[in-house]
Amino acid sequence: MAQQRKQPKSGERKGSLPVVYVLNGPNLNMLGLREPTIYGKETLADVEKLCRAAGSRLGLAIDFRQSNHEGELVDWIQEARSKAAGIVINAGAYTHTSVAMLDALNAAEKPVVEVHLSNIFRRESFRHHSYISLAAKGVICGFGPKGYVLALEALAETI
Ligand code: CA2
Repeated sequence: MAQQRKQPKSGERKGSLPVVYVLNGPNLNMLGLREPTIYGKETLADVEKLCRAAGSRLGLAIDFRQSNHEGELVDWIQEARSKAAGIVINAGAYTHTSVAMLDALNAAEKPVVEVHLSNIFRRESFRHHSYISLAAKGVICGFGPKGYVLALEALAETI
């Protein structure tokens, strides 16, 4: 039997393209400005540019956001339930603490890919546990900004 391709609902599309929310958590606005040895020299604006280029190539509309506030991130994840076809998320330090974000991601019922710039498993042990992973289809870490592109490629195949 021919495989049926799932079409995103209209609220999950911008024009004719499926929308992917790319959400960034606390302190990621500091990228490229501090700690280049851990996080590299590229800024969050550079990461956004990479995501937009990948989105154009993959046929995805990218909605790229950053917040330092857990509640705002939870609001955006809730919004993604009706407006996005998938979520790429680097929750920053909330990765290791936020049950609220995990609950929101589970409730969103969308494919989620978790991204980290650094290899969290080569760092302090408190970074080895992620609440976000419990809601994620997959996790990419340690490849710097390229991890966002890999996440979008993985999502494009799922959506
Ligand atoms: O590796 C990642 O992407 C992290 O999500 C980054 C978070 C960290 O808490 C996670 O354990 C791993 C921290 C983001 C802070 O980024 C900064 C960038 C430049 C200067 C200061 C902070």
